[in-house]
Amino acid sequence: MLGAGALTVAAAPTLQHAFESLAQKDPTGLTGVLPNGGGFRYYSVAASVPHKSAETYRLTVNGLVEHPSTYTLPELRALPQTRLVRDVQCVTGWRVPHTPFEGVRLSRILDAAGVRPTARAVRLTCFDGTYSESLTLQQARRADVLVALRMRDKDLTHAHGGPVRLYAAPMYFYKSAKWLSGITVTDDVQPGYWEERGYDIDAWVGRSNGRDDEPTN
Ligand SMILES: Nc1nc2c(c(=O)[nH]1)N[C@H]1C(S)=C(S)[C@@H](COP(=O)(O)O)O[C@H]1N2
Ligand SMILES: [Mo]
Repeated sequence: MLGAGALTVAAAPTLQHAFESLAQKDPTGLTGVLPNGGGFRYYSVAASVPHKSAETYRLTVNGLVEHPSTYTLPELRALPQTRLVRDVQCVTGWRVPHTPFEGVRLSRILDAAGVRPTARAVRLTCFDGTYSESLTLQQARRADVLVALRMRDKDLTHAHGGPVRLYAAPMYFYKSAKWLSGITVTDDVQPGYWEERGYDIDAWVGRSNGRDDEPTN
């Protein structure tokens, strides 16, 4: 859905022009501006992404852990949920203020898996088959890093990386891997998809955005 071709064919000429000039300025995998997206843009580096339902979705946790495990969506929903309201900031400049995300703290999933003492980092993989991300263990254990199930108080849509995506609130949005399917605990940081292409591995949004502090909720 929302392939570049489909969008340009369907769009009115003015929107088409706006989209094309935007796409030229933005090499980061932008393939469409979401209708009713509230300012969000749809990004996928993969041309097509399979849909996963509550029945077919799985999240695998493995690597340097005592208890490798697999979660279904109902199992993730049954864990304590944390809701955060922060500004979404893409590194290319667009921003969506005050966006609620809700899900399970990544730290909870890591604690349940039993991280081994030699571990230093986390690698995140996606069922689009292409994207990946990474966090240091210290970053991954922050209270404002979620395995997100909901956005804007609704279940995450496929376009936004549903049913499950990462939400790394204090970092640029490229850290928030969509269509999350794997969490591998590793002994060092393995740069993610965009990081192999020049993006910063530590993606803190600047202090001016007020996101450097740990949340209180
Ligand atoms: N799997 C996957 N996750 C991804 C991306 C992607 O291309 N594939 N793009 C990243 C970037 S650069 C941004 S800005 C956000 C966009 O999220 P959205 O499509 O929900 O607006 O997803 C991030 N996570
Ligand atoms: Mo982005």
